Amino acid sequence: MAANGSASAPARGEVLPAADAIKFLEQYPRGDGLSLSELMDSQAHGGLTYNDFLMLPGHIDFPASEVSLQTRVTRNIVLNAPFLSSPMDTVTEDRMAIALACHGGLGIIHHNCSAEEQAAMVRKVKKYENGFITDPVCLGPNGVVGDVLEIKDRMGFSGVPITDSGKIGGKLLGIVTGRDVQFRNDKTPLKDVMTPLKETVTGNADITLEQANAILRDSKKGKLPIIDDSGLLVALVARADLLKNQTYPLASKAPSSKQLYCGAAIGTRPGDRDRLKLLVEAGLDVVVLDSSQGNSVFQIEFIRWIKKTFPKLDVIAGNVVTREQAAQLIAAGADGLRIGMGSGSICITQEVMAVGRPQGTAVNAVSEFASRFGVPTIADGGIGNIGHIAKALSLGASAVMMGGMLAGTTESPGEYYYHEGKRVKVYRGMGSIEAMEHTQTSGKGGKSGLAANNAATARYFSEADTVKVAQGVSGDVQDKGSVNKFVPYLYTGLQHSLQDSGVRSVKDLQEGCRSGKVRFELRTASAQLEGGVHGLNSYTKRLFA
Ligand code: CPR
Repeated sequence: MAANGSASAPARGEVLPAADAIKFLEQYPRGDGLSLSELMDSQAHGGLTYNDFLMLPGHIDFPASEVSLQTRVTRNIVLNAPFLSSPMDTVTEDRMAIALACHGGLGIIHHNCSAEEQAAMVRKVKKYENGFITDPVCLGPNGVVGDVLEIKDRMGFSGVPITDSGKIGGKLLGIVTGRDVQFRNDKTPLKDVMTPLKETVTGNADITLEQANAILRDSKKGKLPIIDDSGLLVALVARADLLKNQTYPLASKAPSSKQLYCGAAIGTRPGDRDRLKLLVEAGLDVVVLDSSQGNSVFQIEFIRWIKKTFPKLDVIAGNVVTREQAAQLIAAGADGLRIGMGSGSICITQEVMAVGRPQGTAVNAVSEFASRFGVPTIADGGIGNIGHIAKALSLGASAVMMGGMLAGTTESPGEYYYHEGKRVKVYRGMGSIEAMEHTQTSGKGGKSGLAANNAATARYFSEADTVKVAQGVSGDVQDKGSVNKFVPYLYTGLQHSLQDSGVRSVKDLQEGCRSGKVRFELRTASAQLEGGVHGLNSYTKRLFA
């Protein structure tokens, strides 16, 4: 009998022995709450958002640390953590993509920059090796002692490789350390004070991190330049990083190359074909077709073109919120779907366009449909806490995409500044006037702010528009510290959430939801109030330690 079967229990009267409690439920099964389909199909309510329902607790007979969060995000890509970062110019550039992939997720690099800049970022992610600094600060032989002192002031170190071009990729000529510049006149050229190449300890390009660390330990040097067979500088290893070098057991890596997975977003205009070629050359694993309404002939044709031109490249299509939209993109060849219209924290699409769908209902409808064709889905927008992630997965999404949650971290683009006494970074919608105009105000905006490009516009406006109607806002979010702490907090919190629901993995959660074993409850407005902190005079909310 189904978990919510209707065999009626005998009339109440006699008090039964306590030992019979479990047997009683087996005999007269009537699951508390609602199955997923009952929750979603009810006509009594409109579309649901994450806050409108809760999961009921299950039975725990395993530790939270054993819960597996492994998930398939496209037909061919499996991640150890169901976290993607939004392709937004205040969320994902190479630094975010590297940090997130190290912790088991996947970064999608934004396209509000030139194709060359975006490809360079993809290349950095693909070439990243933990412990190797692949974009070290370098100087040229004609630099002066004052340059080194300025770097020390600004960045806190004074060991700088000297190359003929003054950049990574140039021929290594030597290295300057703190001692080389001590007691020297600021104007002295570095070629006169540097430790020349023949006295510099270097490592070869095929060196492992362990070997590099051993050389640093034995030579007692502070920095180890890594050079290729032609003597060109390819990376640097720093003694200061020796102790910090973490291992990342969950890192998202392509099984064949062992390189970190990297995604990038593009539009669906003719020029995006050339952009995609550059990205693929840089090693791209998955492309996200960035559109707020994915069900268009442009996207359908684009998917077909990609599948023909780059058959090995996975395509995440979208955005969609209905089965009908999804069907078109699945039929065209999508390997994954991105779900959400109007649910983003910076988004005013529903307000202005009157088009969209409450995210809980959208995720459930599209995921249920797409799963019939083996196409994974990504719940994009509206994730504000760990509970929302758990709920998105329970509704059938394979992973979530986060913008606001990851904005304001050390690894998001842009500088911190103070707003009303709080340390913040800019976070803005890609259809906001600011993103569209590429404005870069004091201390805000990443590298993206430097390049004129209308990628943001492409997502939200058509070329013929003379008036740009904004679909998002620009604001700021508080400093969240490093992804290196924040994402492990999300990961561990999610493990606890699944444990409370009585499931050992994302797969179990979704099977339990399908079979009716995992149960849900709608939340009234007062239930939502009750579920938040209430009745206190004041409190501080520290989320992790
Ligand atoms: P949050 O994670 O901040 O709630 O939402 C991020 C998502 O919002 C992005 O991944 C993208 O799908 C969507 N988004 C970004 N800019 C937007 C504008 Cl201007 N309008 C509507 N949605 C936007």
